[in-house]
Amino acid sequence: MPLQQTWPAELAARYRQAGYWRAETFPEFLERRVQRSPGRTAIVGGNERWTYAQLQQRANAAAAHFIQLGLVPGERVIVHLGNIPEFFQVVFGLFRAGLVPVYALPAHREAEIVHFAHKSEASAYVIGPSADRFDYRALAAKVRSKSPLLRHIIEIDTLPTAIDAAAGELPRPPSAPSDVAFLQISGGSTGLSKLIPRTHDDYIYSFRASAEICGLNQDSVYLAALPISHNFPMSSPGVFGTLYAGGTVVLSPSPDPATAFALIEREQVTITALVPPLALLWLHAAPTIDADLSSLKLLQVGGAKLTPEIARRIRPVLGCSLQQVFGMAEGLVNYTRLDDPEEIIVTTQGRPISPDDELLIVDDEGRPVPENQPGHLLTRGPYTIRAYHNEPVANRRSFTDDGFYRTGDIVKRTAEGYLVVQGRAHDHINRAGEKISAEEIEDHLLAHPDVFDAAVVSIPDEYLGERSCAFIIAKEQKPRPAQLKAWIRERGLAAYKIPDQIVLVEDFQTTAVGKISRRELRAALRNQLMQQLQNTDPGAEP
Ligand code: AMP
Ligand code: DBH
Repeated sequence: MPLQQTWPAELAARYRQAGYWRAETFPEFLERRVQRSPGRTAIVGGNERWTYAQLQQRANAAAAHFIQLGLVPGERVIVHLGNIPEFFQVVFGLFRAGLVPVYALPAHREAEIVHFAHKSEASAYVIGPSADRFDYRALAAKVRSKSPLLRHIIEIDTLPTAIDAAAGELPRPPSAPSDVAFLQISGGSTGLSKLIPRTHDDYIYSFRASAEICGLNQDSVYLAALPISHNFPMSSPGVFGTLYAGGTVVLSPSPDPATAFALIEREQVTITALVPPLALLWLHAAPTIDADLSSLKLLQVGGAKLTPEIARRIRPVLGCSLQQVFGMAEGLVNYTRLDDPEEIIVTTQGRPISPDDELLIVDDEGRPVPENQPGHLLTRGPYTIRAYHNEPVANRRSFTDDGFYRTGDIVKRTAEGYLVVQGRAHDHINRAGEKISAEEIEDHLLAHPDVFDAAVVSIPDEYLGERSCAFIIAKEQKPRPAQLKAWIRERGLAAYKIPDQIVLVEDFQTTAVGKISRRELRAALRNQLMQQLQNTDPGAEP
């Protein structure tokens, strides 16, 4: 199946003419950085420090290895790695060989990986080191048994670090700038995660422009505290934006303050990115941890809504500027600007990257709403996809006839053109920036022999922003909450998808209303629980 991601010809021509798309591919971008500053440090992680030249050498060795295995340009390869330097060896190696990475998150497990293998028709699966606490090999064996097209499991430890002289020269990089460079993962607001095809042209534009907005240059040092396979730390401006600017990427194995603060001091980190609950954790920890954070100039916060109260504490406590980032793997990214007034920075989620990002904010009937009124956000532009990969049904729902992506977000736009996120139109749970589809979890719960019906809803949570709660109607036998949680884990789902709370109910008390939609049902259940929580003594067990 050809990988396609197409803008109408006249729009594509406009994006090229405006200088957004510069006909550059990932291998060319790396080659230019190596030409310019081969000896500067590109990647720091674990015990490794790689210069740009060493990164390219390793990527070429990986590319040669992939070609030797018989993988051919255009084939898809699932990449399942944490924040380790080899991530870059693998993805730049895949780009060099014209192969298409599919980015899995470290938390993903059998159910998600099998789904990606199936949807992308992947030929290979690259897994983390054998020394990792998590047993990638056992997972890969299960995935392979369920994925007939998957020909190769590639263990990261087995990749060569230099090209074997006998192997001869690498062929020329086969990709064109308008080709799909990789498949990114959507948060999955309805059902399972979808695959997002991003081209060299559009993605490089998004992180090049992001790097400019964030003032990155050769001296910038970016700390990747979030998992780099996620779109935010990957590209807003993230690790790729930093490499594009010729700076240094420092990989943190964990976002916990003790680990991250030590790296900030040691590597003189200038910029990093967090989701709101982690920003809160850092604020709490800063006074108790002895580390010099004075090199840190900018903390980006995004992925979920940051409250103004927490936003206001960042500069006084951490001594750096805040930037709010509201983005999505499908494309559109908004930033508050470095020179914006403090009030805009703390109360809005920014404005788009590009003058050619087209935004519509509309009511339920599709009519534009006035300024400062909430409405559905639709968008199209030079780095927002026109379709998901291999999803004909979802595409009809998610895109308008004239190519606008329905983000599913409810936003307001201020007179200055800044967006303020109000919430979601659909039922998904944004748990500390990790998106969970209610429908996906309900389907797994319904498969349990003791479950008659299930509804999964989001509940406001002081720390996580939102947590998940599953309402269950049992058959004769009442399952214990712990059994249902174990069930979700055993079904091979990522741990963040396990419901935080399980409430057994006799019925959904919806008969009076007659037939109601799942959405209305979830809203009614959420309201009931919220009322109960308000009425109970805060000290009591729920
Ligand atoms: P994903 O589908 O995983 O790429 O997640 C994108 C979604 O995350 C957006 O459509 C928003 O719902 C949410 N999101 C991202 N950044 C923010 C933010 N700064 N404030 C509120 N919601 C956000
Ligand atoms: O949540 C996201 O997906 C997100 C947040 C900020 C994103 O994809 C991005 C910036 O690029």
